[in-house]
Amino acid sequence: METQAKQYVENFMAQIVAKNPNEPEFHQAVREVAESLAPYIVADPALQKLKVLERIAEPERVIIFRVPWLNDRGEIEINRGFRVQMNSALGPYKGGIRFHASVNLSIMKFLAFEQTFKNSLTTLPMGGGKGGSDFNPKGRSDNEVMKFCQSFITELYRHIGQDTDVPAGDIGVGGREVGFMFGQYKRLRDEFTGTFTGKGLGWGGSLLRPEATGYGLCYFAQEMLATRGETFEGKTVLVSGSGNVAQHAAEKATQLGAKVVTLSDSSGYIYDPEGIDAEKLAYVKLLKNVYRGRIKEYVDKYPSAQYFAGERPWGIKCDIALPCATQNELNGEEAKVLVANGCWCVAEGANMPSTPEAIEVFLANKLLYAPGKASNAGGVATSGLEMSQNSMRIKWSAEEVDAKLHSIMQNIHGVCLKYGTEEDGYVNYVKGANIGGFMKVAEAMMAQGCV
Ligand code: NDP
Ligand code: 2IT
Repeated sequence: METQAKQYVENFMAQIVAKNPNEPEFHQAVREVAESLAPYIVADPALQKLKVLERIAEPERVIIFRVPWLNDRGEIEINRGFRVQMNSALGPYKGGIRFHASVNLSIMKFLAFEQTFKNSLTTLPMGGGKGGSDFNPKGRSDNEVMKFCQSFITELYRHIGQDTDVPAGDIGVGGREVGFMFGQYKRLRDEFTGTFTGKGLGWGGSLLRPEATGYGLCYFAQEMLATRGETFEGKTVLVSGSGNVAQHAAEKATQLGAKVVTLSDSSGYIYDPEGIDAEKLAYVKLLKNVYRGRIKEYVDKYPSAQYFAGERPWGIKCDIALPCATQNELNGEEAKVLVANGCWCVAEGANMPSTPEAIEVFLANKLLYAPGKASNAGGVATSGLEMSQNSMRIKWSAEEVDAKLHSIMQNIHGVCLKYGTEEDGYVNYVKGANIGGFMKVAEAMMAQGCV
C-alpha cells in the first residue's frame, strides 16, 4: 500500500506540475495534501473514479484583471488583480484579499487551495477562495489606497456577492482597505449586504474579527499543549510578523501567561528578553496600524530590546514558536536550530510559513506542530460568524463570539486528533488537518455530481 500511495502522489504531482507550470507555491501546497490523502485515495475506488482530488486541485474559476488607477501625482499606475474561486462545495467562496508586491497566480492558488480545507475544518458553510493584487500599499497615502481599492472593486464587484463569494483581509488588507472596498461595492451594487467580512464594528463587522486569527491560534495551541499536560504559563514564545495575526497572537499568549520575546517584519526582527507585555504591545499596535511604521522603531522606544536587520527570529531560544508573517518564512535549517534550542511546539498563524524541509524536521523530532490550515482557522471562522450575524441582522457580544471561536478551535483540534493520531500516540496534525478538511469537501462533491 505504501509504495502504491507514493506512486499515486508522484503521478498526481507530475500532472499538476505539467498543467500548472511556474507555480511552485501551488505545487508545494498540493503535494502536502496529496501525501496525506494518498493512502485513503488508493484504498477508495469511488474517490479515484470520481477524481475528487483532481477536481479539488483545479480552481472552479480564476479571474485575472487590470487595475488602473491614478496616483497622487496624477500618473496612471497599473496593477494586476486576482480572484481564485477554488471550491464551492460547502458554501460561497470565502477567503481573504492580499495586497503585496509578491502576489502572483501561484501564491493566489496556493492560498485558495489551503482555504478550501481550512474552511471545511471550521464546520461553517464556506467554500474556498482567495484574491489580491501585486499592489504594494507601503508608503502610499490613504487617498492612493482608496483609489486603488475603488478600481480593484470596479472590476471585482460583478464576481462577488453575499451568496457567491465573500472576501476579507489578508496581508496588506485590514480595516482601512476593507472599508474602501466595501464602500465601492455598495455604491456599484446599491445594496448593503454582508459581502465582505472584517468590516468596521459600527457597520456590520463582528466583534473580535480583528483579534480572531491570533486569539484562535493561541486557543488551538492551548489544546496542543494540553495533550502534554502543559500550558502557556511561563513559556518563552517567538512570534514572527508584526501585523494583524502577530499582534493578536502575542496579545493572547501574553494574557495566558507566556513571555513573547520577538516580533518581526520583512526588514528584520526585534528581540526583547524582558518580554513584549501589554503596554509594549499597545505601542506596537499604534506604530504598525496607525503610523504604519517599521518594527525596528521598537528599540528606540524600548532600549531593553535589540534589532537584527535582515534576519528572522528563529535563532532565539524558546519553548513555543508562532510564525505569523508569510509563506516559507521558516526553513529546514532554521527548524533544526529551533529544535536544538529546545523548542517543542510550533503553531502556524501564517499560511504555509514552514517549508516542507522544516515540517520534516518538526515531525521527525516529534514536536507539537500545527499547520496553518488548522491553527489559523479562527480568522475565517469568525468571518463565518460575521456572515451569520449579517444575515440575521443581529450583533453578538464579544463574549458570545469568543465562546464560539474557542469551541470551533477546540473542535478543529479534536478533528486533528481523530485523523492524525499515529500508532505510537504521536499526533501528526498535518495528516489530521488534511484528512479532516478533505472528508467533508469530498463527500459534498461526490453528492453534488460531476460539477
Ligand atoms: P499583515 O499585513 O497585517 O502583516 C503581515 C506581516 O508579515 C507584517 O509584519 C509583514 O512585514 C510581514 N511580512 C509580509 N510579507 C513578508 C515577507 N515576504 N517576508 C517577511 N515578512 C513579511 O497581514 P496578516 O497579519 O493578516 O497576515 C499574516 C499571515 O497570516 C499571512 O500568511 C496571512 O495569509 C495569514 N492569515 C491571516 C489571517 C487574517 O485574518 N488576517 C487569517 C489566517 C491567516 P512587512 O510590513 O515588512 O511587509
Ligand atoms: O487566510 C485566511 O484564512 C484569511 N486571510 C482570512 C479569510 C477570511 O475570509 O476571513
